[in-house]
Amino acid sequence: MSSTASLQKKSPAHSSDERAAYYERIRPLNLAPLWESLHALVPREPQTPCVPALWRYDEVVKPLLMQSADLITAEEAVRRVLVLENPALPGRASITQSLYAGLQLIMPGEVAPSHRHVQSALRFIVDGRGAYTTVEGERTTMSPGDFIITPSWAWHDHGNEGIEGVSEPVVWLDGLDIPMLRFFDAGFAENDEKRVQTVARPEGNSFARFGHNMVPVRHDHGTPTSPIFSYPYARSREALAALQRQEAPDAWTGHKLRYTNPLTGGAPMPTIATFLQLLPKGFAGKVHRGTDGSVYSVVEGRGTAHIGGEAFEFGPRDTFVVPSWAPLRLDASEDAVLFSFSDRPVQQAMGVLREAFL
Ligand code: 1HN
Repeated sequence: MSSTASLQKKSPAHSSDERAAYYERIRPLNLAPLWESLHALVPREPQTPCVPALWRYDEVVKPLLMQSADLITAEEAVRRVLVLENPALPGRASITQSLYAGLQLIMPGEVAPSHRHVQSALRFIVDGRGAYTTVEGERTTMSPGDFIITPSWAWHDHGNEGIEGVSEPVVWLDGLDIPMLRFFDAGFAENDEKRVQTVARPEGNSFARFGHNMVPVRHDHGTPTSPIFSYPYARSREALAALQRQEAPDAWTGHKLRYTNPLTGGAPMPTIATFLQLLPKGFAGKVHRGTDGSVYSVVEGRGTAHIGGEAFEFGPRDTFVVPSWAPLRLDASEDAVLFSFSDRPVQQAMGVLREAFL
C-alpha cells in the first residue's frame, strides 16, 4: 500500500451528513465554515445581484408621479419621490448596491421642508421649470438638464414658485449615496427649525466664485465637496456642441465629459462621480464595462443601450441602470445627450476601480 493511500485512510471521516451535523453544532455559537462560502466571497470577477433596468418617463413614471400628487403633498411626504429600485433588490431603496435613485415631484406652490443629512445628494432636473432648491442659504433655480448638488450635512429645502409666468410640476432625478452610508452605519440627519431657509447669498454666487476656471484667493473650503451647487445645462451642453463640431467622438463613449470640483479636479462629491455625454446621430459605440455600476438619465435624443445581453431603447427623460461590470454598448439614432452617475470616486480612493474597453 502506498503511503498516500494510508494517509487517506487516516484522514477524518467526512460524509456530508457529518459535515451538516457539525455546521448545526457551530451555528448557535456564531461560527461558520469559510470553506462553504469562500468562492462566493472572493469571486473571480464581480457577481452583482443587480440587473439592468430602464424606467420610461413619459408613458410610465410621469403619470404615476402625477397620481401621487393627489395622494400626498410634498410637505406631508417631506420628499415626494418614487424610488427607482433595482428589480433584483426590492425593498432596499437601491438602484445599485451602493447608490439610491428616485424621481421627485414638486407641484406649483409646494415646499419640501429644510433638513440636512450626512448622505450626499445630486439633483438632475428632468422635467418642468419654476422650482428652486436652496443649499446652505443659496437659492438656485432649477432648469431641465441642470446638475445640482447637496453636499453632506448641508441644509436644503425645495420649492416651486414658478418662473416667467410658468407654473408647472417639476420633476428631478435624485441620486444619493444612501446604501453606502447604510453599509458604513454612518448616517445622521436633522430637521431644520425653519421650514424654508433664509436666503443668505444671491443666486449664482457660488457659480460666480468657482464656475469660471477661477477661484477666490484666501478661500479655505474645508470640505471634500465642490463649492459649486449648480452646474447649468446650458454651459455643459455648449461644451459638448463644440466638441461635436471639432473632433471625432470616442469609439466607446462618444463625447463624454466628467463634472469636476474646481478646487480639486476630482468628482463634485466624495462618493459620487457625474458625467454628461453626447452620442452623435448614427453613433454605434464599442463595448465597455467598469466596476462602477452607473445610473443614466436621458436628456435629449433616442438610442439603444445594450446592457449584457439585453437591449433597452431610450428616449428623453428615461432613466436606466447599468450594473457593475455589465458590458455596455450605446447606439444613437438621433443626437443623444446622457447624464450619468456612479460610485467611481470611492472605488478610485480604494484603488479597486477596473475598466475594460473591448
Ligand atoms: C432627501 O433628503 C431628498 O432632499 C431626496 O430632496 C431624496 C431620499 C432619502 C433620504 C433623503 C431631498 C432622499 C432624501
